[in-house]
Amino acid sequence: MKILKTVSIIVFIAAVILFGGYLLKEKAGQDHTGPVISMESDHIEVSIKDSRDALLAGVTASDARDGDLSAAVCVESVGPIDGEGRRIVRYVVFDSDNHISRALRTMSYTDYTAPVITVTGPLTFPVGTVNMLQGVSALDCIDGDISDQIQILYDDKMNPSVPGIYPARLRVTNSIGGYSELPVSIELYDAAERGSSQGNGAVVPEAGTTGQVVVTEGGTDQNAGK
Ligand SMILES: [Ca+2]
Repeated sequence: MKILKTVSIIVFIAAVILFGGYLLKEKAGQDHTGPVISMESDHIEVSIKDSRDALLAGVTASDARDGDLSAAVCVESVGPIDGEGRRIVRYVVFDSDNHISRALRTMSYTDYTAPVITVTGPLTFPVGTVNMLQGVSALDCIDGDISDQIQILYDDKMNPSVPGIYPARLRVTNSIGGYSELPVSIELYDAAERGSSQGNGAVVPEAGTTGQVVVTEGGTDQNAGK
């Protein structure tokens, strides 16, 4: 029994020593610094047709323990486009000790154009019309048809049940935050009045009186801050 106790104690002490040694070895081998991301330039230009990987051009990373980690760098996020047509790209890389390093730079497109709003007829409607975007469409170089994103922003108070001419802006925003605005006039008329004045009760707007047929090529630049 005494022998068994002694053996147990010896085994326990040996285990403690082994575990302590393992911890010391682990600690000595650890690298407490994260990788360092380097970039050839702090701004990059790409095409709207390029994949996300194009944003990694000229980006490298190295780590004191892991060495070259360039292949492990990822694009974490790309921010919205600003008034100068720039977006902020955020890069991230991990090392084998799970340290995270991040870096930022700006990007712009060589071939970006702001969305184009097209109005194909006068914006003249009888009072009570729900959809006043009939004949209005928007095309974007990145998203394609974004007609369903068009908003009407009225410059003054608008009462949909009161006939009148309302100055407004058509505004459309694409998926990266780029937008265009087109100033228009929206006319609401009393269908009964206009119908009787024409003698036949038909709802026929006087085409072209106040509606506008305008095709614009607004840019984020020219529209910024408006
Ligand atoms: Ca490291």
